Amino acid sequence: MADHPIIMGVLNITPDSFSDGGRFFESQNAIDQAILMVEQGADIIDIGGESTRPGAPDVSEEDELNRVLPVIEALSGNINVPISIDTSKPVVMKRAVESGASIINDVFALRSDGALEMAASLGVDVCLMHMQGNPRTMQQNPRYDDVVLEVKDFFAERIEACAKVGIKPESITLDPGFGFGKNLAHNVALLKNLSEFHEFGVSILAGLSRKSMIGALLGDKEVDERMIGSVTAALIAADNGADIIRAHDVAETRDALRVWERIKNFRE
Ligand code: 9MG
Repeated sequence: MADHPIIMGVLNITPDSFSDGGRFFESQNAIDQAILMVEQGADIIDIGGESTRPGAPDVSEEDELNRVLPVIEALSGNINVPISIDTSKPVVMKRAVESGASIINDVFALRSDGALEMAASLGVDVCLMHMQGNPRTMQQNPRYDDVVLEVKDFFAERIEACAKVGIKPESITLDPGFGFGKNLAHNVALLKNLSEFHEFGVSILAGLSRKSMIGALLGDKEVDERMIGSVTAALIAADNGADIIRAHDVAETRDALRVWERIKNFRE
């Protein structure tokens, strides 16, 4: 665990994320974007080939591999920060790690068939995210009696499942999964109580960037108007103990965190 929050830069390689000039241009734009994020201060690059937005369509294994592998191969060895693969599919995990990824970021927390065993055999770090339901249906009517407690129970169960296949706590990051089967009140409760998840003694990741909760808090602002709100939420997460901030706007998030850290540690 670093002594200050680090930034995971988001690199989505989905047809709606980059130009539609064909696979080569899609890959080249993604590579350029990753390099820019590293220059702006990203500590990890998180590469995903399947959208996890509410209602997003499923993507085949082949399409996902075709999107992410050329980019991971091009970046591996050419950037000085770790690459994480955002996937729930065991085959994509394997091929991505063979191509240079060293972290698995799984929004299903290794609950897909074979995912737990695959992650254990690859021996890489894992990020386990909480989600109620699945991306197709998760926002229809999320319900909890006590969201913080239920997310904690989920984390305890996943850490135990990991232990059974030999994945040690020091390889695990936990993520409450803002916006994944949660309404605004659930998201706010998780953000305000983020520090409680440190009881597991592992790193905590917060992914708030551009999420609909930010739009809702700003009176229904569109995705491209959520940058300042996202940076503000990132600072609240940092203040509440987040170790890793997952962000699209790396330069802005870096500056905000730097000011927050310098004021917090300021000595005359
Ligand atoms: C892939 N992805 C989209 N949102 C995310 C979030 O909040 N956390 C993690 N770990 N992954 C996410």
